[in-house]
Amino acid sequence: MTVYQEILEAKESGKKLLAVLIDPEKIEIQSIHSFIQQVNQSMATHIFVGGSTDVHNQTEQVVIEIKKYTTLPVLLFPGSAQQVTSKADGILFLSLLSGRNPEYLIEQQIASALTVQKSGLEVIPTGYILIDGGKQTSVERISRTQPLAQNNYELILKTSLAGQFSGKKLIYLEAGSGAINPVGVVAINCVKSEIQIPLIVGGGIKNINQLNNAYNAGADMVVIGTAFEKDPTFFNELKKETINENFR
Ligand code: 1GP
Repeated sequence: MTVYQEILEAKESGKKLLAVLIDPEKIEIQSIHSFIQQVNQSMATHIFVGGSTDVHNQTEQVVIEIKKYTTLPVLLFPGSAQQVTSKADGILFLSLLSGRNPEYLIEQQIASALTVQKSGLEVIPTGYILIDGGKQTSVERISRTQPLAQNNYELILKTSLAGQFSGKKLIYLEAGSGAINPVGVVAINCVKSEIQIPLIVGGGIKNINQLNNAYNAGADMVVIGTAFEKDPTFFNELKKETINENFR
């Protein structure tokens, strides 16, 4: 079964998914082993690897190290065409649909296309929608695009539907890494009630209540990065058995 088929199945059965985001610029190779041990003991179902930049070109090395210690699917979540490696299981082939910068709508995608083709990676077309998280995040800075306002539900919904109608297989509502405010429950619910494809929500989720809120509002998968980087004991609150008892 492909990674995408598993995500679809989880959506259909109501099983909630959690992706741990590892930013290659923020993790030391030597600490990956112990970090992944904690991931393995948690309710995490996926590992995403990526960041807005990877100036030291560490993505491949980080993916190789992660794969030594886990059987969870590792998906690239690339900030640019440089962050593609065949060592992962798949790639979220992102288009920044909330912005109007052609660089992140199609140019980076063209720049990466042959590498992706040769890589054998499972490609998952993903509509990526940046929503105001209360501060300027690196996605906004690097992409030079404006996020959508949290309460502009109509625009968030129209953008999500346009993504689905253009063939995206996932919609990702992103408040930006380290956001002050995660994507709000009303926005999540508006999108969830109208789209048919799985919905990912990430950015600024720091505790179990916010995680629960995102799931209850309709997120099929939640992505958490910064909260684990800052405090790996957060994994202890998210043990394997908690996922489907609390989050159905
Ligand atoms: C960022 O959605 C992810 O792209 C995760 O955000 O680092 O704030 O958890 P955080």
